[in-house]
Amino acid sequence: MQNRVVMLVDFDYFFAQCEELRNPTLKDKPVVVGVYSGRTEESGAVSTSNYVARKYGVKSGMPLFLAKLKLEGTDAVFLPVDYEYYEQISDSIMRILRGYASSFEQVSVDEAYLDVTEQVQGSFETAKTYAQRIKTEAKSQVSISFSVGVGANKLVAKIACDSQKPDGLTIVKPEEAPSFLSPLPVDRLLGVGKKTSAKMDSLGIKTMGDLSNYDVQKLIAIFGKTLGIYFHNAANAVDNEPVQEQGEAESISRIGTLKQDSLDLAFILQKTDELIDDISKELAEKNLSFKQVAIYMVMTDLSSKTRSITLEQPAKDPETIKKNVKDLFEKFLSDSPLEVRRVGVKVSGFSREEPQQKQLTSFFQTS
Ligand code: DGT
Ligand code: CA
Ligand code: CA
Repeated sequence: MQNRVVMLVDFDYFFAQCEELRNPTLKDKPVVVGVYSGRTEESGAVSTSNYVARKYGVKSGMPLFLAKLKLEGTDAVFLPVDYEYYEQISDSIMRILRGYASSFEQVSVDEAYLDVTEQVQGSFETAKTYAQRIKTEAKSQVSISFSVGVGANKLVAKIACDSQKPDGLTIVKPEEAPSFLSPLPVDRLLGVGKKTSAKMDSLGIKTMGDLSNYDVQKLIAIFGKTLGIYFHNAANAVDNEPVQEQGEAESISRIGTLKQDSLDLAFILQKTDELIDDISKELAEKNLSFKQVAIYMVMTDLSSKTRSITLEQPAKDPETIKKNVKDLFEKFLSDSPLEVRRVGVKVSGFSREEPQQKQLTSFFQTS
């Protein structure tokens, strides 16, 4: 069987780079993005920082007061986490990256695996040019830099990527993998935290090389079958996990509270229209059609109710949601003894096919 070529893309100093993107004057300054716990103005932790701030010793997870101390006397900028904004940027890069792979697996807001075996015909030479192309093309579209690791599996790709940041490109060919991993400390492996690495240390296992030479039966006796085998394989650069698209969301929904309790259809629809616009944006981003529309009500006595309808054809437009939500509410309100306090809208039954109508139009246009 031909070997696989797997890439891991990891966006550089992601939250802080997003902040630089919307405010380029930040670029030369230390930038710290923090999660503020809210107790005092100072309390909280560093989520991430740009590389200028890292030069002063700022690290993710560090208390903010400590980061302030380290950056004293500089023109450092401290900003609160704006997750929604980062997610939007992440989505737009992910959409571009997806197009370069046969299978694509987003693992976090700033990381994704790409199986590019077919695209590069299994060649790591070609993979290098291909990765460079992805880097420049994606960067020209979204202006976010990222690091790439390439290996014959996810494990090697990930560790390769971590070894050179920011803007890195690290290729580890299958035959180079054992010597690449061997000198690295065991805690570079996913699943080896403080406790496990201390345990390994007590066994004389410090590096991946030590781990790969350690008797697998002993590893199983100490860590259990699943972990023991995983550690043994990982240290030997063996990983058969496929690159797999994460399951689609089953539904998209939004809920909101009415300005006042009400039984008035028009008033309620004003609120649901806002929710539907939001839902439609997400549907469009994900290119999904839906077949079910549901409404959700919390009544003045805090009891909740739902009503739903299944469409004959999948649809993807906001008008279809609005029309069905209106019908559902009309029916529901006509015999509701209680006023409504909160309302929600949910669409589900997703597919990616183009709705019928569009195919017809394109048929007519080409003929
Ligand atoms: P990198 O990849 O080393 O250039 O830098 P980042 O900041 O992209 O680091 P990464 O990939 O580990 O994490 C991605 C994002 O996740 C990062 O921008 C902020 C968030 N994050 C990472 N570590 C922490 C943490 O310890 N606490 C909190 N609150 N957020 C974190
Ligand atoms: Ca990152
Ligand atoms: Ca990451």
